[in-house]
Amino acid sequence: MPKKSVQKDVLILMGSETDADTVDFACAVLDVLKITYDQRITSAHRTPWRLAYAASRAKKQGFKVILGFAGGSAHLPGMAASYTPLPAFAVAVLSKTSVINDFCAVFSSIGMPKGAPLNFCGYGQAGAENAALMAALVLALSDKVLAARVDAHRLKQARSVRRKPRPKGKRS
Ligand code: RP5
Repeated sequence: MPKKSVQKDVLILMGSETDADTVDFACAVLDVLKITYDQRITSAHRTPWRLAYAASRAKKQGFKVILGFAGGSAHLPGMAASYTPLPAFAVAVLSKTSVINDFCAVFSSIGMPKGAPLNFCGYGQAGAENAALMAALVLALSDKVLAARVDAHRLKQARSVRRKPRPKGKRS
């Protein structure tokens, strides 16, 4: 008998395995908040059919939010948003080698034409972590236990902010 797959809340789509280090920052936040997710490599230009298949079936499979990660002239998040009725969030993956690529990645996600909303969460580590938090906020609207975990996470974050800087040489 085929094994029934466990339903997960967040579908993470990335354009390449080289995006995985950035995606990991989002996963770390999702793990802390005990949010379930699945990750797939669905390149918009090398495997567009895979992207179309994953994004268009996501809702039926029980996902509630899509996070799209890509670098370069990143079509993945916008295409994912176009294929799904789910809320979709974009993160631009920085290339480490080309500033032009990084600008392309950012601008390709912030200028979505009207009709298929795409929420741009930023780039790199901060973008990835904020995308995970954004997913948490969406899910928390219908999950009081998760909402309490998100509040606790924010409180912990607030408490970690020092009131004054440490002396020079002792700062991290
Ligand atoms: C995009 O092109 C990916 O999202 C990645 O950020 C970028 C480079 O991909 P690789 O050439 O490293 O596979 O599709």
